[in-house]
Amino acid sequence: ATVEMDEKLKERIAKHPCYSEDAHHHYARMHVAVAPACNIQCNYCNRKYDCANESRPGVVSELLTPEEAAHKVLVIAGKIPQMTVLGIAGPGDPLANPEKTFRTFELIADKAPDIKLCLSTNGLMLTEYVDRIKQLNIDHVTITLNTIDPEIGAQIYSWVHYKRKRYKGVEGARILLEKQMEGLQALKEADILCKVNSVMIPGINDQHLVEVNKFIRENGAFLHNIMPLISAPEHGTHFGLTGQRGPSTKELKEVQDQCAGNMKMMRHCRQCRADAVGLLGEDRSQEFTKDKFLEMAPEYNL
Ligand code: CLF
Ligand code: SF4
Repeated sequence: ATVEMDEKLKERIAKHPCYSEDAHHHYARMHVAVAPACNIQCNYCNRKYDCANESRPGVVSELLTPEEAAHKVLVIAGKIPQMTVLGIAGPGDPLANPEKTFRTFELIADKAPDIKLCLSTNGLMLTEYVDRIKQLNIDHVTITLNTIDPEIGAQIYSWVHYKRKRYKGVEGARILLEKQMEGLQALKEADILCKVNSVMIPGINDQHLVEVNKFIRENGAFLHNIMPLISAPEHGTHFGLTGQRGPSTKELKEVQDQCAGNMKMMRHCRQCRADAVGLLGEDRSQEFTKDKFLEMAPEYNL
């Protein structure tokens, strides 16, 4: 039975460029930027740019309506045959924009059912939407989980907006962390593959990431992606302005190595934009800007 499970699991990730290192040479993903709002404030984020939980800070994506996004997906799926995955990862938090996010997924599930759906979130609203995610057959969800300790969380998040109230400091971080942990549990119960992204912030959570890794492994996460903090002063983030540095390549690798052996680590992440198109590391987003793709007819055949 175990072998059969493994085969099934392999099949589930075989065409996902982020979940399978092999797949990333052959299969492409696209993101559509339909989700502008966010419900928390990370100290590495400037809202003028894309969500830094799943992207390269300092990049501005062109915001689309769900209908425009669906048109774009069908155009691109017709032009790039290796296109297997549609992800929604910003520019804010997809689950802080549930109507736009789910409308987009519904349109694609209806018109292009063989495209895999993928979602990346800070996790605050995950438990509320996990049934909807399951119904839509979204098999890949990323939670950005930077810490499991609210004291550390207070240094990473300046506020959390939950159920019409804004919480700061340790109180806010505690709410977010509890919801992220519940979200991870809910994904496990729903049998949805979960990747965890952690942003490595030297002096704040670097020594603690091994513990995060242990926690997520014990709670059913499939893959751990430790990403370096990118913190340029000109991005105008809190960390950029306070001079918080990102890790060196060596420091990042050391932490990844400490976690490796415990569970699958992702090491081929390219910190994509919220409107990325193509193979990982091959950004074709500029071929499909709004003024261009709106002029193209969808060639996608069911
Ligand atoms: Fe996009 Fe993320 Fe889905 Fe991949 S990206 S929503 S899981 S389809 Fe991939 Fe890009 Fe790294 Fe993200 S390389 S930033 S891990
Ligand atoms: Fe920015 Fe993303 Fe954090 Fe929201 S979740 S504050 S968009 S990095």
